[in-house]
Amino acid sequence: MRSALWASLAVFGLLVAALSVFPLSDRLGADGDTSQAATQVSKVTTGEEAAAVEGWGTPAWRDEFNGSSVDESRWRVRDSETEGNQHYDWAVVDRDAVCVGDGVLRIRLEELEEPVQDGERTRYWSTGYLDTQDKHEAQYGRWEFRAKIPTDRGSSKGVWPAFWLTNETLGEIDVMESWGDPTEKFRPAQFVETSRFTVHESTKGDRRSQGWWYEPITMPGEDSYMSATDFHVWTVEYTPDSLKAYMDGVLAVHLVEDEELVSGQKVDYSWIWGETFTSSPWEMNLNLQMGDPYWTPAPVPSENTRTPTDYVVDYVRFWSFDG
Ligand SMILES: [Ca+2]
Repeated sequence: MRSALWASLAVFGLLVAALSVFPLSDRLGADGDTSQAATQVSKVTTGEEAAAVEGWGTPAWRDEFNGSSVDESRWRVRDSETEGNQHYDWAVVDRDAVCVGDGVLRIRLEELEEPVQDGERTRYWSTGYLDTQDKHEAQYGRWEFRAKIPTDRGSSKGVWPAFWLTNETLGEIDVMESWGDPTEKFRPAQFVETSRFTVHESTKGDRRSQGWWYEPITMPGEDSYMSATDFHVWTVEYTPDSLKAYMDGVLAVHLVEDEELVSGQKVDYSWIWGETFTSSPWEMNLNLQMGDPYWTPAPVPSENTRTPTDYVVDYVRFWSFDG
């Protein structure tokens, strides 16, 4: 995720170009019903009524979050005591920041009563992080989730929700990440209330190194479009032949090997089907971070961030790729 920040800055012009090619013409109502828009513009359907997606059948793995607690047969719930904190996060990872009820999963970012000193870093917040390590992984398939992301303008400084796929060979597919209000030092305000789809890999075998090879592509979005009060659906379909990303059932990105279909320019994307991306399967990550070292100084509670702030996930579904 960290590279996406720099990558997005570096190629902002390209992102704008991509936006112009794929405007999100079908705006959705506040009720978050995606079925109508999906039918109009794509064969891909989403929503509770869509148990089967054309060509993909029914989900092989899913969590609708209908229970009263996190299903730990599906998810590993991280905690600072066992998995530590994120290197690039100003929050402490707390398993109690994650809960299930009323049909949704909530990851809560909240001001700590007392800041925690963690090495040289002072962490003012607590937050949640789930992944599917040792519980679900797949090389190819269709991943989809529906969520409300809390990155409203004016109340979300440093807020950074994400749903992303990682593998053991340092590949990363960011199905959705979004950044809240910028700090003084980082990030143009245009990024607020949008979300981003990114794929990237490291060329130095170290996630923290600066040697990233990436291709960031923006999802459709405009000012005032994203808001914490609306559900949206994000989907990625990764197969041996293509990589597609959808938002609210609308195809936003379609990459194939040796060809780039978003901006109309031919770009070599063969690395997305190279060793890094295909030699180990993908697990899911679902988390809500608070800034990172690039957003220095740390977003201070009450400065410009609602607390508590909830990242609300209605479902996560996975469809197998059967060739
Ligand atoms: Ca649900």
